[in-house]
Amino acid sequence: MSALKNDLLLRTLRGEKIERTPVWMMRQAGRYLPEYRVLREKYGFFERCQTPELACEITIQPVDIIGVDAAILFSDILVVPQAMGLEVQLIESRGPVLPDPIKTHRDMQRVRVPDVHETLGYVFDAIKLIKQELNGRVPLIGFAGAPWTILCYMVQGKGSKTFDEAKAFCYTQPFLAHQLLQMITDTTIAYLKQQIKAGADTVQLFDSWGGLLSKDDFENISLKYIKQIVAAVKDDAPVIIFAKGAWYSLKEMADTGAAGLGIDWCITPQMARQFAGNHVALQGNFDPAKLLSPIPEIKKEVKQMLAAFGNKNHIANLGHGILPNVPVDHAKAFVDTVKEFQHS
Ligand code: 1CP
Repeated sequence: MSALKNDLLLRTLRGEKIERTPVWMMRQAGRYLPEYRVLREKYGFFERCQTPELACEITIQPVDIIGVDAAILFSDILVVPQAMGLEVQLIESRGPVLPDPIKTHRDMQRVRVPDVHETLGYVFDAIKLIKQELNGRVPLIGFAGAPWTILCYMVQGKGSKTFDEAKAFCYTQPFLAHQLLQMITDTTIAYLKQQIKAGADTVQLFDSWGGLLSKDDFENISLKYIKQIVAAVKDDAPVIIFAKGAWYSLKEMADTGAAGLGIDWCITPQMARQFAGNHVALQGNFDPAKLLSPIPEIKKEVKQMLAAFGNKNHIANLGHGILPNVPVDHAKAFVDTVKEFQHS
């Protein structure tokens, strides 16, 4: 494996001072790219995930087209519940659907902690191929959903604004909920360790629905398990935690030993730094909808964001995934502005 030619992201995660801020975008491999839509017409979602050549091509598209400083594996957080024994469908207009969600003790009997080689081997094959094709151009980010966010889908059975059924499951059947969270945690640890073994340079935990919980609930239902994952994985590769909306626990997240913390646009860089302390990289936090503004406006706001974070311990990113209706030249303007910016 060749050495990395661009290791800005990894050096930032180690706390080193670098020449310029690294940049990538959450959900950068996806629907806003015409090159992705061509493959989407031809192959089903999980076919794209499970075919290493397709996953590889989609992963590398934003590196070639947008010029980001890192690639993120093309896959989905819902391959984990699938590997644990649940059926997951991706319905193009509706998003993910799990037709037989977990509601009772009986349903739990369908859930297992799988052998990740048997169930998710295609992901490790894709990572090996991507590393070969990237040939050291940029680092590769592996990922998984945080246990709470995975539980949300396993229990609710579909996307939701509130995940009220998932919450009710935790509040009314806490014993079952914690049993399920622990099974997801054990699977995720084995999964991420193998992603790193296959070549992932760093891994991100997506807790997209962390911020739906109160601080106490976040720490008991989500962070408790994130902590176990970070402890098990961080000596193999740096870990980034992105718990959207859970700004109130940034300090506790920094205390896990994570190398980076994702933040959304609802907290200022200054406040996030105050909460998180100085020993962790912050990642974010451009409002994804602002990529729909005129390009000069995007450039202005990106510069403001970079100045606010300062020239150390920052990874430029969006505060959540890129929207499918963002014009490609707007995404490129975001990335180019970061790459051209000189800190005064
Ligand atoms: O074919 C398509 O375009 C379907 C859309 C799509 C895509 C492109 C889905 C369905 N998943 C993906 C890929 C994906 N998902 C990646 C690829 C790498 C990248 O470019 O970043 C990643 C990292 C994810 C992670 C993911 N999936 C999250 C966490 C991040 C986030 O955005 O909050 C979540 C919550 C999911 C579930 C999911 N999968 C797909 C959709 C539409 C959703 C969200 C459903 C909902 O609204 O609840």
